[in-house]
Amino acid sequence: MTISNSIQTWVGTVLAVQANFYRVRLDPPQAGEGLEQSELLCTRRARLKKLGQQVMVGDRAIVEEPDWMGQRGAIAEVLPRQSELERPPIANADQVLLVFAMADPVIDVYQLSRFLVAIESTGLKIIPCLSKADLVTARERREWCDRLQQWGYSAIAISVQTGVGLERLRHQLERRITVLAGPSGVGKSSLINAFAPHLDLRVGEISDHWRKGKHTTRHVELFELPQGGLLADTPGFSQPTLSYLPEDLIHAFPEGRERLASHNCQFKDCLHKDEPNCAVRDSWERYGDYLEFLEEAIAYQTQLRRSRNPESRLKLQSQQNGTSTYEPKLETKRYRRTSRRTQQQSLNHLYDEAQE
Ligand SMILES: Nc1nc2c(ncn2[C@@H]2O[C@H](COP(=O)(O)OP(=O)(O)OP(=O)(O)O)[C@@H](O)[C@H]2O)c(=O)[nH]1
Ligand SMILES: [Mg+2]
Ligand SMILES: [Zn+2]
Repeated sequence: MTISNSIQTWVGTVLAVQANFYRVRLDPPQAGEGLEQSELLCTRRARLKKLGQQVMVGDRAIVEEPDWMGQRGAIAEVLPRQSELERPPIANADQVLLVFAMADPVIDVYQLSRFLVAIESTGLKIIPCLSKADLVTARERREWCDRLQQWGYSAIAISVQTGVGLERLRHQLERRITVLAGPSGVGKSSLINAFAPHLDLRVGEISDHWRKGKHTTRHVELFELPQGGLLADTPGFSQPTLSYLPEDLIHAFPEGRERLASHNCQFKDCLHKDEPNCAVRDSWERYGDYLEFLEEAIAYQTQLRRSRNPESRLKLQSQQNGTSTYEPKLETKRYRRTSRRTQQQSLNHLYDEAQE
């Protein structure tokens, strides 16, 4: 608790946004002042509204004048964000936990590669997780992990049936905000239930309600893990959208980053396709994926250049989404790689306008 201008203020984390209310969990030592509840349902101060200051799930907020009995409060200020995911809208996420099942459904390697490339654009740490280890042999498990290692990722094999890998994963989630991602049916909700059984999330059902329009797209929630850490479930989706510019794409591949770190291509603007003396073009497993995504990136850039009027912007947006229904898109507003910042902001500018 701090005292400023004789108004008592508390600091907490926004766990959920529901209409014009924000569910805020106050930081532990200050919660309740002897009362039980540490969560308050808060409104946003009019001043924030006037400033156009949005409050997102994951935001660190200063809460004034809590009414402990009514469990209400008001958000007076939002602290600066460390990161900002656009879809799903989550502030201050530290990492993305990408789950793919080794069986039932079996891994679609191209889809896995695509998810990794999409998530790389957030600049957040990626924890690849291979689930349903109980359904495959120890050898298969090793082969998948080795394969991902070749791509530059240390994957964790887990099973909520046998508990394998859960302790190792639990450590990686402590004190962090983690966003779950992955296709449908791989066991994302089951994993949250394994860590926090009291939540009793629905498993084994296609979470269709997520995709049914604008209203539900805003429903993102952070779950508190008993051992510490916050986890956001997302609905499974099949094809994440990629919105890279051609020259940026190679940085979404650890294999490409590694090659560029040790050698330079002859041409500064090399797209690592068929240019002479390229340091990247080589026999690495996902080079074919790179070439395929590069074609998409080139098409995307062409569309962007054409989109000068609002009408074509909308068109671009709906093409990008593939359908008019909601699909989560793991993409940050603020890039850590400064070289891409300007480009990214302009992409999001298009997105925001199309949404309005
Ligand atoms: N054998 C086995 N089955 C699992 C495991 N984890 C989850 N399952 C099963 O896989 C099915 C899908 O699990 P969910 O947790 O609903 O998957 P999800 O990723 O949340 O799916 P969506 O919400 O549709 O994206 C359920 O029938 C689970 O019981 C596991 O470790 N081993
Ligand atoms: Mg689920
Ligand atoms: Zn090159």
